[in-house]
Amino acid sequence: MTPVLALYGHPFSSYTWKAQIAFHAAGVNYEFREVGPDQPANGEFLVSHAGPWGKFPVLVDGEQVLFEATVIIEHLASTMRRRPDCCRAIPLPPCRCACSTGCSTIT
Ligand SMILES: N[C@@H](CCC(=O)N[C@@H](CS)C(=O)NCC(=O)O)C(=O)O
Repeated sequence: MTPVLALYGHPFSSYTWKAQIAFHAAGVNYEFREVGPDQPANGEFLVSHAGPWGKFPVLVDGEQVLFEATVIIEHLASTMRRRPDCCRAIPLPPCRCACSTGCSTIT
């Protein structure tokens, strides 16, 4: 079965971590697809889908493919795919925050 969300990246990539932090903070599940010599298909996917720079992370959300860590985080925030009891991927300023679990702790 095709996962709803798939994130291409590498465990040692800080930009991959940037995207992953938002997913974890928002409680959103995704399939991690590691880029490396042991997974040639993942690298080939990046060549054709990671934009002009061919860098990771890259997110696949259904038919949509997004690159740039910040774009991925903003996509996560705009689609609001998160646990209802959890924090936003992009926190609101504390004065506007209605999250009962304390969004300001992840700013
Ligand atoms: N501006 C990009 C930078 C991504 C980036 O530099 N990723 C590195 C890994 S941390 C990469 O893909 N390096 C492989 C390469 O440059 O070929 C973003 O914010 O996602």
